[in-house]
Amino acid sequence: MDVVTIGETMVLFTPNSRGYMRHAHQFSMKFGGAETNVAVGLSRLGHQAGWISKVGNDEFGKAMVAFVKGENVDVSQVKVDQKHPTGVYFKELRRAGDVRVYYYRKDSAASRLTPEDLNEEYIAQAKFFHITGITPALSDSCANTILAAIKIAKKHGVRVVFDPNLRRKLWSEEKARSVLLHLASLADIVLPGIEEGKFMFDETDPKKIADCFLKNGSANVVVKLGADGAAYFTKDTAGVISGYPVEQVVDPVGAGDGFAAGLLSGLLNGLSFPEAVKRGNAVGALVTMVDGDVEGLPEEDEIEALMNSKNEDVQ
Ligand code: KDG
Repeated sequence: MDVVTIGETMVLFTPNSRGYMRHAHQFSMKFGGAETNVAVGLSRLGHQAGWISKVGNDEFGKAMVAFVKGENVDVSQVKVDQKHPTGVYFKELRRAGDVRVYYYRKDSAASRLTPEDLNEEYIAQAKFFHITGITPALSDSCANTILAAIKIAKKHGVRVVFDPNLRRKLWSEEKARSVLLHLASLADIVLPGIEEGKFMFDETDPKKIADCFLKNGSANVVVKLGADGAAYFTKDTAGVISGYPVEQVVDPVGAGDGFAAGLLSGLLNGLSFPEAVKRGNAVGALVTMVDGDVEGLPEEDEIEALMNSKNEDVQ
């Protein structure tokens, strides 16, 4: 396995019309979850990705596992919880680029993940272990599971990649700040956005944000700058890689996960850190052009077309 990830994926309903969701009569059923977004992104780029999770013993859980499996992501570590349902979320697209999310995931099957659900050998054989700050927000047992999983990864020399993915709707600010800081301190690569830098350190300058993360214990930091690309800071190098022009952002949800998939794909392919960041920028940009959390994740030829396009239309 190249990358193993752990977390909740939900059934996602999006109204077929834009505007207030109260007026919607028809919805499309899709799937979304930061961790499977990354896993699917990696799989489309030819890497082996595996997903650890729990789903309910229900139609949504069955559909979701079939979807993720259909994307060639390994689902052997996805368990079925007999008592709790698969989580659901709604994504309202008020207008292009203006998206609101509504969760129905309290006491979901995935929120019942425990350290006993972890298979040490499975995590040990990965090259990267990917986590986000969403999973520990779901429940105390999820938070403990993440800590136990990091311990296993570290014991076996698996590099830990952490996206803080702050979700204010899921927990208190105080708890979020302290848990995210702790997880970041254990990460080999941390992938914050400016908003998370502001939330965690009250800083908005990428260099200052990175300095705070490095001081806090993270080994490498990539600060995502949205349309402006990303700034990276490793032990030996630092720099800013500009983003790819996007004519119109249709749906920004999942762009950060696309970035993570592109970055990890680059590192797995042996690219230098700046080149891998550039690949992350390309995947992130492509994700924003399509409605849906995973629908815009590209295969190799689409990345190449964007990278070679130099502002010309992608054919
Ligand atoms: O990063 C995108 C995710 O936020 C989305 O796919 C749904 O996992 C999700 C969440 O918890 O919001």
